[in-house]
Amino acid sequence: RSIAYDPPGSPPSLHVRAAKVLEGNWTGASTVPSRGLYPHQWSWDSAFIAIGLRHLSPLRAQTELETLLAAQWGDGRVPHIVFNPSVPLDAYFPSPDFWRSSTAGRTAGAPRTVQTSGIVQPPVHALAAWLVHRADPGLSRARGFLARVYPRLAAWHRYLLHRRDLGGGGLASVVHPWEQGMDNSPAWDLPLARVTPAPARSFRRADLDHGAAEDRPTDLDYGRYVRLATDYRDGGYADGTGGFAVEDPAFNALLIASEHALARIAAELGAPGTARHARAERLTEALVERLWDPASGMFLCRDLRAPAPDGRGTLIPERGVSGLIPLLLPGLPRTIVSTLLRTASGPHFGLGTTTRLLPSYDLLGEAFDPHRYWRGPAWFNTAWLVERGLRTQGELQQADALRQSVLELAGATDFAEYVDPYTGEACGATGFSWTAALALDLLH
Ligand code: 9YW
Repeated sequence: RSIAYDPPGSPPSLHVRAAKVLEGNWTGASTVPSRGLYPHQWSWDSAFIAIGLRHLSPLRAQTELETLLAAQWGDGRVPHIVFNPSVPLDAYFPSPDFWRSSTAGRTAGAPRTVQTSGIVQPPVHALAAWLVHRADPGLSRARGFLARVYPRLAAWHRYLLHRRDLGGGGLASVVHPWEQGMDNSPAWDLPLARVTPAPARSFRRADLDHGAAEDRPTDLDYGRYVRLATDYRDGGYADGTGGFAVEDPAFNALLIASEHALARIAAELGAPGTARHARAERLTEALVERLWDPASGMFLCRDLRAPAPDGRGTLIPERGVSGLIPLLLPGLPRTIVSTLLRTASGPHFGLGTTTRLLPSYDLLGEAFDPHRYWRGPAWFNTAWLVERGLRTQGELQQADALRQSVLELAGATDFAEYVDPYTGEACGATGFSWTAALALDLLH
């Protein structure tokens, strides 16, 4: 469907342009999300990038995931950033000297030779590994790709399902807004309000050197991010006691989708995957039990630190795109699927109606802002996940329409980091890796 080379004189195809972005952001062993703004390796970015890269070079896609997993900690966590030692410390905040992984993370088994952050990001990796394998099974088998990544992916899921089951209901919790990947989502406003911000003069934001302040989180947000990360670090990255603990629907849906992928990987390696499929089904039930909100017609986040008489925390009354991502799950009850579809195309998200691309947050929400990062703008990774979800649920027409919007906007914005959901205007960085990678994936 896409051509790799264009006849002379014609404008380069979307395929060629996306490939160029990924080539330019490749560092030799992994891909940076964006040359200026994010000059290291990010965890869930790498999973999305590998999903696109597999169409250009299955070897590079395998390497992308292997490089990330090589930085895994002894307790199984996969860090959200793996730092590139040749990048100056002041190019990104928080830098390695803030996280101090090799010293503060010693008890948790942080690697000695590579510097990383100490928090995690959504577990898209097993899903990515399976899709990368399928792009070239011969190369994958010849290199022993799945045999090498399987134990690491299994340990990663074990960490999330045991150390991170802070609510005791089977789901994994995030302990920092950066972990869920939607940094300043209005869903975090309530749980973050209980966190005393670190003083603004105690750190310097490098992101403002690259992005417009009105498109980024505020200084007050950053003060709270820094406080939470500092406390986590100073406690040796031990889990369970921090001031922020949230069960998020997208994070857990991705864990479940990845658990299904891990079952397929196990079967490919000759072991039965049935126990993992069964676990994924149990997790799907837990997701519905703990995070489904019939009144909102979607999944919400559960704030475990909110005072509640039964000790189960409370659901956060904000509609974010995260609550639609469980559409990915094949085992979701049919009534929930049809409600989610109605919510997605209704006035809160405008899918296929009022918006050009699915917003990150409720169009009718009080905090909605079409330009500020995760408080309204549309992102390409969440659109890709919802597209996949629509296909999983057999909603092929809607999936095709969403795919078309992703391709159009990725091309028109030069692969923007995020866009205004109504106008499609580019926000944040351009030449953004996961936008290019996921557009590439949808071209195939
Ligand atoms: C930051 C790299 C990361 C993404 C996150 C996004 C942003 C880092 O960039 O966080 O400095 O704010 O929110 O999802 O992985 O692309």
